Amino acid sequence: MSEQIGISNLPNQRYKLASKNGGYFTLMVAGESGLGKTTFINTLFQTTLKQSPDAKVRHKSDIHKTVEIEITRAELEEKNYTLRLNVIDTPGFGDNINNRNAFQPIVDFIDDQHDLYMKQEQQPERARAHDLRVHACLYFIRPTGHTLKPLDVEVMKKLGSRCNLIPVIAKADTLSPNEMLDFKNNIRAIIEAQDIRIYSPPIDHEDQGAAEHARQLIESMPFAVIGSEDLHEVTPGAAPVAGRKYPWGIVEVENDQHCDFRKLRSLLLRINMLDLILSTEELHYETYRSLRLSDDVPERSHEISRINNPKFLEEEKALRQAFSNQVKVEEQRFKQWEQNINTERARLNHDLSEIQEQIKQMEDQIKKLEISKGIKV
Ligand SMILES: Nc1nc2c(ncn2[C@@H]2O[C@H](COP(=O)(O)OP(=O)(O)O)[C@@H](O)[C@H]2O)c(=O)[nH]1
Ligand SMILES: [Mg+2]
Repeated sequence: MSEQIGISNLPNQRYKLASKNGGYFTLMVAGESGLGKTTFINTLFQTTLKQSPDAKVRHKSDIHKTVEIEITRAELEEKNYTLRLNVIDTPGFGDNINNRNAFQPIVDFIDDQHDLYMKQEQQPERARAHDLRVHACLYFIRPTGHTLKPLDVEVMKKLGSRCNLIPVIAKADTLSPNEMLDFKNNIRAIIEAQDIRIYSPPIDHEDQGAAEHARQLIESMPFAVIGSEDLHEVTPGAAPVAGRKYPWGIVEVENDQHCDFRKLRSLLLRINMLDLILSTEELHYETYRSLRLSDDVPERSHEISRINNPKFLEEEKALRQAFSNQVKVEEQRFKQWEQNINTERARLNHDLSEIQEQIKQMEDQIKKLEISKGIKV
């Protein structure tokens, strides 16, 4: 059965129209350190490329401890259709005694991508330069054979409410088939009890075959995976296959009897890729958007400058008016007072000149009297 990247064959007009120039698919891996996340990504590329000979891929593949969020980009070309695959490898957590916020950068990364996309959407006419919204997040669970840890529950809750969360059991080759069965049941029970939202392939009731395939995928969750970059010859003469070698034999990555790698790859890159993209857009991005829009965004400071505050300007104008009115009244009073003084002075002057006139007359009379009495002064 061919497992090509099948997005160019997908019939959905809506997606084809939305991505005339090719599509984006962003896959994230998360989980504790040392669970094989980086190995899984490399295995996925390797096996995908082998079966997709015309694919163009650019990616780094050195094995090293992942210390920061790493984005690997690959371009897969099929029938003139380009799929831009972004793989987000994240640093594992669980190394430290204090794990409280070790996963926060991963959660923030998902939110940031929604936020960036939202900002780009608010600017029409502008080409979408950046879209790293996570379409699927594989959460790696340590193969303890027991159950989920409280940290797993906490992180999975946060991831599941933000993107399509696909839980996977790491290093499936370390558990026996019976242990695996029990482990899966325990995990499913906790996911349900804790109300963790995980991705569930939609069941198409009009297509029997597709519906059956979707049911099988749902029943296989959480997918048990094996990663390996080593190739081994299993069937003499046939091409070597990816697997892990043990003294008792080889565990094959692409063998359905050994693990769920093929089911997961088919879900991610073939059958459910479109649904993962659309549900990210219609469910997770929309949820983020409406949360942001209804959010009590911290109120912008209301300390508007006094200079530009119309209310203040009005008050100031009224104050000026009152002041100048007051000045006018005072001026009026002063003028009146000045006038009164002038009138008074005129009256006094008038009185004074009358008195001086009287004095002069009296002096004249005295002179006349002295002359008439013959008294010399
Ligand atoms: N047994 C087993 N070992 C694996 C598997 N995948 C990876 N490993 C090994 O686990 C170690 C850590 O792998 P790595 O991919 O760096 O883990 P990461 O920290 O999650 O990225 C390496 O030695 C791998 O060879 C697997 O499926 N089974
Ligand atoms: Mg790593």
